[in-house]
Amino acid sequence: MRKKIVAGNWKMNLNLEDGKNLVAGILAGNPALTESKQVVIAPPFIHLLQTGVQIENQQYISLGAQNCHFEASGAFTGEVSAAMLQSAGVQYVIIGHSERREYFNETDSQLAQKTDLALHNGLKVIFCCGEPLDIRDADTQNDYVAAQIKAGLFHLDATSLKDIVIAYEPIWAIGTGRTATAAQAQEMHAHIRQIVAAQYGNDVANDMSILYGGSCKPANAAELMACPDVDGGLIGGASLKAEEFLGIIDAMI
Ligand code: 3PY
Repeated sequence: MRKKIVAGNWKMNLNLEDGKNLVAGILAGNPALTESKQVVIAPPFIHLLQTGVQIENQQYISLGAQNCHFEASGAFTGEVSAAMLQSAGVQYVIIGHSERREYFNETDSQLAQKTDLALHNGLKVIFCCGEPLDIRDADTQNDYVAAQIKAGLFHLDATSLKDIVIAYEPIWAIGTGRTATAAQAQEMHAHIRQIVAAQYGNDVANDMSILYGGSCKPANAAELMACPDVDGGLIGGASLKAEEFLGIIDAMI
């Protein structure tokens, strides 16, 4: 069954106290969640245990991490492994966010390795893809995104795909205040679903949640989420304020 998901990606924001207050504010809003309408909160690593305690009785709110390393363990100072995340109660990990690809030079093969380790450790993956502005301007975004998905995911078998969520985040809409129109989002999401269907069949593709990310806020969330192939959002800035995050959850039909 395809789920709707609103995932908050806090990025490198909020100290522990602020994070605690934010989660308390989200819980106080008592969002109407169900098996098919869920929330993921992805704070920085150092918040994970605290946030995990705060949401431990919430059936439909999961804990997410923003990254994991591509090796299982070893001499990688400052890094965090998929197994460590799993042992800390994490259920989802975001892999391949454009900020990781761009600022940390993460390659397609590293992202494929991270995905394998995450799945091997029982984590679900929010796999990010999306094109930069020059690719959009050249109208080659469909091929660009298809290549990212093939390189990151197509070594997996069909059963593993049930633990994959894809997040489409056009880079030109991240932190810029520019948002893809609902029509642009729908077109790309349908394209992504079709790529997955061509490789794994319609059932796998129809069950997959495909989230939109990139300056999604309460004011534009309802229109985006009303698109048939948009199954929720990966939310940056607007996940840092309880009322905005709750507004986006409300907009998710
Ligand atoms: C954004 O909304 O800006 C994001 O990058 C979410 O991951």
